[in-house]
This record gives sequence, structure tokens and C-alpha cells, in this order.
Amino acid sequence: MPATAAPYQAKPVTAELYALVQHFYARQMQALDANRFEEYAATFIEDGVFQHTPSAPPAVTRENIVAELIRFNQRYEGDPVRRRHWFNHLVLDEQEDGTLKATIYALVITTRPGAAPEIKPSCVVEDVLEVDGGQVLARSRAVSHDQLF
Ligand code: SDN
Repeated sequence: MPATAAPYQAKPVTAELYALVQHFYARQMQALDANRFEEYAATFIEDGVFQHTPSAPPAVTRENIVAELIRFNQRYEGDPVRRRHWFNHLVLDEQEDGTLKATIYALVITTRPGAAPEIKPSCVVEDVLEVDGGQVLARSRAVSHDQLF
């Protein structure tokens, strides 16, 4: 192994913290997929940063996150579509400033009545999380899409 190789796991997080963050994401994605955008935005700090597409400017503040999700979802008006965001391969790294860096694979599955589910885009999500006791909030989210190089 080359001397410069990064350690396999710099610092393991506890099982309790890992489960807390997984549960946070489960609630967050179920809010998003049910179009409960205020609940989704409330999973960010008040001046949180949300970028779901690299080419678009990030939405900053909860209010603007809600507005961006309403704008984005207008394309589905009258379309009997279900979109589900699936998170997996969650890696958590504690940072020196006390925040957690989360790196997650995400697939968006789109299904219309009677049709086969479509899986796209395939994304990597990079979040910075603040954890205070049992409370998790996202400080920032940047989503990169595999089809955009
Ligand atoms: O919140 C997310 C998103 C997200 O909001 C996305 C939106 O549209 C609104 C967490 C993790 C991944 C995503 C991915 C997307 C995809 C994006 C654009 C699209 O569907 O083409």
C-alpha cells in the first residue's frame, strides 16, 4: 500500500449517531416525496444552503428552499407521478469544527400509473450536518448528478 493512502476509516462514529442520522434522512426524504416542503426545509438550519442541481444557484434560507421546491415541482403539475428519493451508502465523517460531513448515494425513482419505474438521476449528496443531542439539522446540501460531468 502506498504511504500516502488515506486511512480506511479516519474515526468511526457511534452506532447511535449513525442510526440517528439515518432516521433523520428517512423522515426528510419522506417529507420531500410527499411534497411537504416546509417540513423538508425545516430539516435545514434557518439560513441553510440547498443545491439540488450543480448548474442552478443554491437556495439559501428555509423560505427560499420551499420556494425552489415549489418551482421545481411545477413541472409535475397534472402528472400522476410518484417520485421517491432513495439514500444509501451513508458515510459520516466528524469534522474539526464539530459538524458532521455526510456523503450519500441517492437514486430518484419515478413511477407513473401502470408504467415501469424509471431510475434517474443517480446522485451523490454531500451534506454538512449539525447534531445537538438527538436533534439533527442540515447546514448545507450539494447534490451532484452522475450524468453531468
Ligand atoms: O433533496 C434531494 C434531492 C432533490 O431535491 C432533487 C431534486 O431534483 C429536487 C436530496 C438528494 C437528491 C436529490 C436529487 C434531486 C434531483 C433533482 C433534479 C432532477 O430530478 O432531475
